[in-house]
Amino acid sequence: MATHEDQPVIITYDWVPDFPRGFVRDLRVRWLFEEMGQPYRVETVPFGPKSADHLAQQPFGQVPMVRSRGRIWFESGAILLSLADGNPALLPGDRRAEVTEWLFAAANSVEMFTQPWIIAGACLAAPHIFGPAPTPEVIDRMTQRMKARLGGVETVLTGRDWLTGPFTVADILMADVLRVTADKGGLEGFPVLQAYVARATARPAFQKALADQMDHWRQADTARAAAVA
Ligand SMILES: N[C@@H](CCC(=O)N[C@@H](CS)C(=O)NCC(=O)O)C(=O)O
Repeated sequence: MATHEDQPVIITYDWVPDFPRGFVRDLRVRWLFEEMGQPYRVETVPFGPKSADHLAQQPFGQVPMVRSRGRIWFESGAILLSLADGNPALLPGDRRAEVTEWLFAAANSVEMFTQPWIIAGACLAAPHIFGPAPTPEVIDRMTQRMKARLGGVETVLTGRDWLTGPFTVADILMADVLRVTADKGGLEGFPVLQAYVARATARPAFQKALADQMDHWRQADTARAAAVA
């Protein structure tokens, strides 16, 4: 009989400041497990300083990690692909190649351009935290490159709800990448992508995952407050 101990474990930070809450990438895995109806547990690693144990398990000292099937997984795209394996809805056997392509596209062709643009915006808004911002010319180039990638996805999604037909694990990753971009105003001029993000984030599984992540940070605040009291 499956026990609590058999459940997969999402490993995320023990606390983060306000600004990334709701966007920490453990949300992708929470969303996957909610879509699968898979119960899971959550454990934490220190937000800072990064522990030696954490760095031994995730070479970049990042989250999420997942303990499942006798090993620790890192890289959210790899986690989604591996843990959706065997789920006929999220990773349909006859669409495995396309779903894999779109998982890599989300991480390697889209997020690779959206993330630096988001960081540049953070540097502009708060250089005392994120460091000096790139010049306006560099930001303009970054914006143009990002828009070229977004345009490619906009074209593919025109006239369809999801990337490969039915909703799959690739949509979890792509929608999460686009969701944070939308939050920073990066999807202006891309109505199809805006509608896609709205459709994906209206799913009950996403809503549950988001609520649970936010609850995790609230509990972290409470634990911190108790520790200094
Ligand atoms: N490519 C990694 C990126 C993970 C990542 O950027 N995680 C963030 C939290 S959302 C993090 O740990 N940032 C802290 C750091 O990079 O030191 C993945 O998709 O898992």
